[in-house]
Amino acid sequence: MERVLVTGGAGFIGSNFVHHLVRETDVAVTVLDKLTYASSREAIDALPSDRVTLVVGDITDAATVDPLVAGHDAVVHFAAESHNDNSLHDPSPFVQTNIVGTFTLLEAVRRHDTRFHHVSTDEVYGDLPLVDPSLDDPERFTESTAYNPSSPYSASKAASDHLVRAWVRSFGVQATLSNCSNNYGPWQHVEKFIPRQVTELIDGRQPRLYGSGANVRDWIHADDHSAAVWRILTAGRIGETYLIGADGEHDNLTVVRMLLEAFGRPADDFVHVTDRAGHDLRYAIDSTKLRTELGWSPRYADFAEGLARTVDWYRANEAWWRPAKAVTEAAYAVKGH
Ligand code: NAD
Ligand code: TDX
Repeated sequence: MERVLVTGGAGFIGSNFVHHLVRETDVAVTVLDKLTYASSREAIDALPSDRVTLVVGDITDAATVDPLVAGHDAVVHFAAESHNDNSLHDPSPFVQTNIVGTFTLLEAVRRHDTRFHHVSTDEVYGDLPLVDPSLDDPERFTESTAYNPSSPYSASKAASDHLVRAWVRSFGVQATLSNCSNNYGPWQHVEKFIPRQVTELIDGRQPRLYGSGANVRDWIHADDHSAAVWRILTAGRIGETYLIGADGEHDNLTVVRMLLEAFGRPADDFVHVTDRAGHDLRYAIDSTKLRTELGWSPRYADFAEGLARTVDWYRANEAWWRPAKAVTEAAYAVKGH
């Protein structure tokens, strides 16, 4: 594999993956990214130009996609509309990018017989019931969990997964899929939970908790997600799905309290805001298949340490997130969040 096309490579996780490729491999990378509000060109700007080329374009545009796919050995597909709250406000770009965009890429890889890896989310499985955290073996998602998405975002990702599986079975497309849990780390947009609360605290404001804060997410550092995707691309079995997770389950209130402590603020110094419609209760990943079959394991096994490094990163990179902050909070205020 010499040339890899990364869609959405200017986004939070896609840019992390591009850094991973530059650091850990010899491949030449082309990023195809529309540079939406969620992108960060700065995240890949400093990478060597003989290793990384940025093409600004839309994955729903076959005239852009087809010749690019023809010139690469593999496509790793991160590009998406990624925020649940936005999908509840206006689902249209989610259907276009996540479904039509994936379809457009699949038709191109089918035509050119190109290896394809589809990056997806654990949200396609819907949610799990809240459980007592002291339970020994609570239910978790596995590769055979039934699809049951809740939001327009997760439904659009589920649809894209189904397209990939059908193109494998019906047309022999050489594809793998991965479904990962909630990522955190540098370069995540301030609309998302952890960066939003960290930047609120930097601004001396209060974290904003949806509902009671009992909802559980299974956190993984974006570096660990990137390493897993590369492992699946190079060693995974065609047609297979691999779940990616780092055993990082925490309820949202606990994460807010960890952040309050990091800023030396009282444990109850937060506000409850309007809950998300259809808010999924709990996500939890069983990543046994990825660990045993492909030998992957997370480097950031300690969430508290990864979170502390992420807080430091946002403190040091205010110039990057500041322009998006006011507009994001203004949009949240309209929705009552
Ligand atoms: P992000 O919103 O930070 O980045 C998405 C990128 O895709 C942006 O750079 C954007 O400009 C680009 N993009 C959007 N529409 C496009 C289009 N039509 N054509 C070309 N580029 C387009 O998203 P993220 O959080 O980095 O997520 C990346 C992928 O990982 C998504 O597929 C998402 O579903 C999946 N995922 C995310 C998480 C998470 O916790 N963030 C967890 C599991 C899976
Ligand atoms: O201000 C907030 N307060 C709050 O309590 C925000 C923005 C969120 N929340 C809650 C909602 C969720 O329970 O925090 C949790 C995490 O919220 P998000 O960061 O919006 O993530 P989530 O909806 O869980 O989805 C994320 O993980 C799976 C990504 O955005 C998706 O792209 C990915 O597929």
